[in-house]
Amino acid sequence: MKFTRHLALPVLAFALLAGTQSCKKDDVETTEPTPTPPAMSSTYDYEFNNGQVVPTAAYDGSHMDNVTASITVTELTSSTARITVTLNNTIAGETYHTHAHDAADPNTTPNGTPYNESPNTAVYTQMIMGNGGTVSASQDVSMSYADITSSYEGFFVVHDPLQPITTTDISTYLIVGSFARTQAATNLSSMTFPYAFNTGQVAAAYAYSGMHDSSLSGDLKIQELADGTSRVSVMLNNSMDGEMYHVHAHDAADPNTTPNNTPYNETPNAGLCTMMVTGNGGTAGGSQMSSMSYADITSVYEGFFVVHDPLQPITTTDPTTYVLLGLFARN
Ligand SMILES: [Cu+2]
Repeated sequence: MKFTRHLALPVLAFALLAGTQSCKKDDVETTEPTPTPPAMSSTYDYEFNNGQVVPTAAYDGSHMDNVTASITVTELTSSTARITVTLNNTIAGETYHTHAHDAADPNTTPNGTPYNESPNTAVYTQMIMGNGGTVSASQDVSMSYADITSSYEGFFVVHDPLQPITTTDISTYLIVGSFARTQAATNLSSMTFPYAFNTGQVAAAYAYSGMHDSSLSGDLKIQELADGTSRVSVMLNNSMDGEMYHVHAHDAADPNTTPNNTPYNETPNAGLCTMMVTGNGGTAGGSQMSSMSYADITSVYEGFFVVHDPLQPITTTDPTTYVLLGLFARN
């Protein structure tokens, strides 16, 4: 009897408590004032500089062309906002200068630029340390969300960390576009062609013979640029640290017409792909511009993608010294 009373009290207490909470919850739902509207926020995406803004000034340098960015503008108060810039595919340890440059009449600027060469520190001027992947920086500004996203006129610029900063040469800009505005779609084509180690895929007699590790592989990327030319990029995976790889396009040729009866020209095609890539123990890359169009390279041009062995003297007659060998820009 006594035992039952002891048990009953806590149960009753719990029931009352639960009932109270239930009531309180209902009160909250029915009496809460209309919520204030959530802070405005918009995100604007930016592609790599392939000439979308200035067709003759697509990025030309040694940075890989897979960097993309976004700007997010978030309202803080009616007169302040936060600007957050995010960079993707950064290089670890490199410092990226990311700026807002005010638009300007090119007839009035010292070097005819359509923007002020000094970045606008009151809008957005930050240095972002690359981390090998995605990294962000933010700046709180004394401008309203509407001021930034509809009144302010300027350019968003990501400068190349791998060369001296210039504010006149737009081909050094990894990314350029109107600041905090939706960017026009461009639909420039690009394709990446993978190459496995040369085990005789092109011809059994050409299989590599030498000391290089067979874990090496490559990726050849052809990027269409806005002015009709192309950027040719090469990534070598599992490269040997400190070794120099000669990476070439060799035009296909009739072996009856070549000096040593090779089915290709022994002189590499410098206008398409003739570069040296220094191995780093991991993925190393290089790139060059070509005046050939994306369509010409990927469907008309006939040649071979060759990576010469860095561990033996270059020969252009013995394909067993080629660590990578395949048709150029074909699957
Ligand atoms: Cu070659």
